Amino acid sequence: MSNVMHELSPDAFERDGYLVVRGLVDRPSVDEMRETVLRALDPLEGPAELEVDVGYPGAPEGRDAVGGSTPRRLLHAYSRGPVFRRWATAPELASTLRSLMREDRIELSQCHHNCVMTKHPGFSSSTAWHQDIRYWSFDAPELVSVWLALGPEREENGALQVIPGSHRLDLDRGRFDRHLFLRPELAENRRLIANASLVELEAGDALLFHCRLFHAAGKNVSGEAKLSAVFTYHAGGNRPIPGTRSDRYPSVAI
Ligand SMILES: O=C(O)CCC(=O)C(=O)O
Repeated sequence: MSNVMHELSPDAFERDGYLVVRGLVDRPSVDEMRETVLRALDPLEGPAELEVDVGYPGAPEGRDAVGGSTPRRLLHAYSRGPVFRRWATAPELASTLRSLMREDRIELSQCHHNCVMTKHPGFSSSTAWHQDIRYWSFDAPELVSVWLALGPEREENGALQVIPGSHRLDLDRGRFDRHLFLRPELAENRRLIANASLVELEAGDALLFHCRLFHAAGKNVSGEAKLSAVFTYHAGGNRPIPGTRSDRYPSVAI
């Protein structure tokens, strides 16, 4: 696995399905976000998703088991304080997204991601290879997520891995399990996964990635929680399908 630094260009994004923007957010804003998150973790301020709710490999057995109350995501990050709102709708971010998505009107979805991932040592689970679009319902599978590191992200604390260019693949249904994760027992999937690239980030760096890009992450085996704020954007003309989970809350024009 390599750790690749990307050029900030729409062509590179189109080719690879992701890019890394170093130092997208300044240190004081990162610190403010961290403080907001740490306050919301103890005592836990909902809405939140727990590791047991997700039930991925490595998650505690149940709510009564040791680590059973470990949060995995603080939901509704956009509504968790002005620092998140400011950053998620910042003109510089909007302009980067307009350029990468080659669209004039960009909106933030309040229905997808819109969370702070809180990967805790000891009780965090790993996430198998998947595309985020699997559970999202829009006119077109063209959304971009911005994953902002609020601290260092490395293999040992469960940094994301991505498969460059995989957003352009059209795989048969048989390549996926019932939860739409890639089936690791298939040789053709193993060959694909062998191209994975680890995305190491520092606090304030962001990974921008296409909703069809295959990605995965390991457990956090370090001594400290890994915190990452994640927001998802779509073009103004790409509407959520009425009545679906993607249409539950209105998007926010940025
Ligand atoms: O941090 C992780 O385990 C991966 C999270 C992820 O890929 C997702 O929520 O789509």
